Amino acid sequence: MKLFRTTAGRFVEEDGHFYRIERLTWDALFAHQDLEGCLKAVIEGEAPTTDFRPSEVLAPISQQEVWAAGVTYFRSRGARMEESKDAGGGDFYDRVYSAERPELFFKSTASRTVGVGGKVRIRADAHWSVPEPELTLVINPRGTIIGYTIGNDMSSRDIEGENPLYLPQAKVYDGSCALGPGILVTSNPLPHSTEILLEIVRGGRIEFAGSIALTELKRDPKVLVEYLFRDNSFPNGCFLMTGTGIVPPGSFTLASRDIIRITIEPIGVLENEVA
Ligand code: DO4
Ligand code: MG
Repeated sequence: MKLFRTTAGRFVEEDGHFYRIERLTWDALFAHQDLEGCLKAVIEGEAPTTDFRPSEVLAPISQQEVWAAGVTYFRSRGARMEESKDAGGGDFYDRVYSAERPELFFKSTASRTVGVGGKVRIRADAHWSVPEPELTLVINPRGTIIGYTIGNDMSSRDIEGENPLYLPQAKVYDGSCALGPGILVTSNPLPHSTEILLEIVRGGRIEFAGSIALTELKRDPKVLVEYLFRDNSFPNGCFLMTGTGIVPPGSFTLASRDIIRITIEPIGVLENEVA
């Protein structure tokens, strides 16, 4: 089952049929004691609708915060060590990769987040910007993973590499986060064989493409959530990006009008243009 937030309201999709969700707000759906059961009841109790329009899909976020995990793939560890070696920060990334406590950082709010088809941004004061395609956990206020979406953790690598203490500026700015298209609602973990694909299209041609499987994710999603919820409450639930395992070569930086396409097969395709 997939859940969508659109300009025309909320919809659940199963087997290609869409059903309108009338009574519950987006935040109430996140907080529901039994979201899967509630959506099944909608599917069984309502007639399918033709009102759903893909062009009206919004980012699947309302009052939720977006957090992110870092250095959860070996590739990210290596790239970060390289970018920060002149700043003497390389060792931190190596240490956090193998430490028991993960790196978790605040990433975004609804106002800084775009949905499918929205425009992500690169900072005007950054010279080296990349997308980070990340499996994103959807979590209810009780700390249970209720589903999955696709996230793009847009990052300014030159700012982050200059000094690890600049991380919030490299990561949090207007248009720095994309989520969507909808939420795959399931209480089952995704198979380890699940692939994340990234394509960056420039002038109609693929400028960069890469992929990674969840087998390469070093941390158990449930353990990431357990750390996030330690002494920290999320009354409306939250999102947790699980880190990137795809890093374009050091010579690559995003440009205005690039198209970033991220595919995670059971969830869908998140495509955004760079403003
Ligand atoms: O440690 C800096 C950020 C790491 C990150 O965003 C990632 O590994 O995906
Ligand atoms: Mg990231």
